[in-house]
Amino acid sequence: FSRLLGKNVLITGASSGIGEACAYQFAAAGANVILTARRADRLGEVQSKISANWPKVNVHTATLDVRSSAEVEKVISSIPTNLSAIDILVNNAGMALGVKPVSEVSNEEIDAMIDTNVKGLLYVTRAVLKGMKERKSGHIIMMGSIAALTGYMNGSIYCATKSAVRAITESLRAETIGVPIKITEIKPGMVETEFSVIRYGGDKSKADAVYRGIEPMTAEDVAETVVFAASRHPRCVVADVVMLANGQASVTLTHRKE
Ligand code: 8X3
Repeated sequence: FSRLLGKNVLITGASSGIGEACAYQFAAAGANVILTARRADRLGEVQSKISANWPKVNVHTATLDVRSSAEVEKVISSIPTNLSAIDILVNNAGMALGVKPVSEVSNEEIDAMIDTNVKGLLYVTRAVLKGMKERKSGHIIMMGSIAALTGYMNGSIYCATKSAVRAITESLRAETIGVPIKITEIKPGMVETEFSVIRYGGDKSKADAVYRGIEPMTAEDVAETVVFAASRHPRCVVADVVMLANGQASVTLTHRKE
């Protein structure tokens, strides 16, 4: 993917899961990576791994909770000048918290998901878009979910946030056609990362049950698609991708080997 050589790629939520896998794959393709996440220690480990494996790649890390618009503005404006012209933004930071019916969902869960997955994504997008518009180029890749395609039991808030990502993606695509900035949305289904452990509040056995009898996708599988989308010819936009585990037809229809 020589088209990625020397490009500046900003990835949010880069300390684990899909974001971390994207960081390695972009670095392997020769792109410079700007990585943000809440956990400084984990981010440092990702940075060390990249420096050890791909020493020519520039890596800049910053601790960031995308829920704070002030923090987002500060982090984006503090990117070193050699990396500050962001070519590709991977809006990856996000999570599900709790698996509950609407009647029982807590304020904390509502706020965490909406503030991170929707508001945080908007703050980062807004901060990066300004420069992309000035430079008249850029590519924004949204980590959506098949949860945008249908609501499901005990998933109301998460589904709402991913539906919002889908809506933001479509509006943004319309707003940026003349620039032209590329907009991609990737909607994975079942991927095994820390996602389910966090969703179930650390309950590993409940998280494991999500993947019972089926081989889920890996973070690397999704990162491969992100990198593929990011490395197409300038005339070509991979606009919308649904990814499913083999054995999964939708959020609610899964074939499990007993
Ligand atoms: C996660 C996929 O099916 O748990 O984005 O909503 S699902």
